[in-house]
Amino acid sequence: MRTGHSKLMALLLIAILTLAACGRQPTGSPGSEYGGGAITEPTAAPGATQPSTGDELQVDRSRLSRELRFFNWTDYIDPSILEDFEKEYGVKVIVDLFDANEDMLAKVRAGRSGYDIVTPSDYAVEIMWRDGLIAKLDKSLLPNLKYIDPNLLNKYFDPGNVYSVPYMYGITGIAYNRSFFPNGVDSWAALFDTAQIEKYRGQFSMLDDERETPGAALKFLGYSLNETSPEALKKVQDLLIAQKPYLAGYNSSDVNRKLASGEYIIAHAWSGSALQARNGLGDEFSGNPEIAFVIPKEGGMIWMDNMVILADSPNAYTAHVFMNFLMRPDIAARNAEYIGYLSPNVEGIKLLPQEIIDLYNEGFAPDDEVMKRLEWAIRNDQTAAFTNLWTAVKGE
Ligand code: SPD
Repeated sequence: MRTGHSKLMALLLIAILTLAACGRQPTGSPGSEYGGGAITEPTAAPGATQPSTGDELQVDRSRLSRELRFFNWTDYIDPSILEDFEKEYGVKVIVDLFDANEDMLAKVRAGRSGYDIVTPSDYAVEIMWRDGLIAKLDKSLLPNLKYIDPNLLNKYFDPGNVYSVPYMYGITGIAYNRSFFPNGVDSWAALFDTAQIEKYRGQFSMLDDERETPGAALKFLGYSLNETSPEALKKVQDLLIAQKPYLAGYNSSDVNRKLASGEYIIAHAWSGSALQARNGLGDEFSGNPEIAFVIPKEGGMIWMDNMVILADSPNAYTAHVFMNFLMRPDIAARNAEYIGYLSPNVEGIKLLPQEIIDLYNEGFAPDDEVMKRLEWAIRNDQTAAFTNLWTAVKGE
């Protein structure tokens, strides 16, 4: 690790330990009745047939498929990593994109999606294993799991990481353009108070997400973002409906680009998307140095997206090899640097450039003070209420 990283790392460590301490107990344990698909038989091998050493995994190339289908969030992987994987293993990774856990779940639930690997967030992992949508992992094929921060393993949504391994994590707050907010932003009121938002009507967005946007409204109103009482949800619904005429739209797909271009001056945003707006994203678009990110004083969401293999994945062996590749520290670091989210890879974090560490310290990653104001979204028998609420708000 470079000199000067120690403060950030100490903060991250404290934060992660706090998170671990705050982790909810599981509401049930994954048992054999859930998922647990076996590793599928290989299709014809491309190229070499001799086993070779890669990522400390003895990869049996004769078991590799020619293609792998990866269902991932938008702007959530450095494309050069896919090229490198293809160069190294002869496997072409085909990526399809989603912008909400619920959209991904609907597609996977329909069956025969053809996808091998998907990246659900925490609460969605639990939905997936409970509903038998994902396979148990073969940890013998994932030696690079040793690089993942143990404090980010064994979380409430997948005790023992039977089904999932961390991909990236992040926080949800407000991204804003400092030239329009020279005094900064510190409250969700900047997105909900009609006296404020009428000044920038049509120039801001909320995430198009049934947990994130009601969650932000709940926080503004002083509740937990997991609150499901009818009284609280009625207030949330009224607040969101009152906000709607002022919005440019609900947007989870290109908030980064619209903040960077100046089309939005403020937005409900994921930390990495905000960092992309600030720094740009590879050759795709340039960044805007005026973009800042804050977790409001009322609090925000922390979340982690995870790699899982679908129960009906046609290429589960190759999927493990790809997951293991993404957990290689140099690959994890390149990916985190490119997409701006937080890597759970302890060795990978040490390889990040100072420029990224400085942005983390500027607010694009939580310090221990911010961490106290963050909350995970959970799934329980009541949280289906968010689907009804969101349908009502969007249909209004
Ligand atoms: N563009 C990538 C966005 C990833 C966000 N995933 C987390 C959502 C948590 N609700």
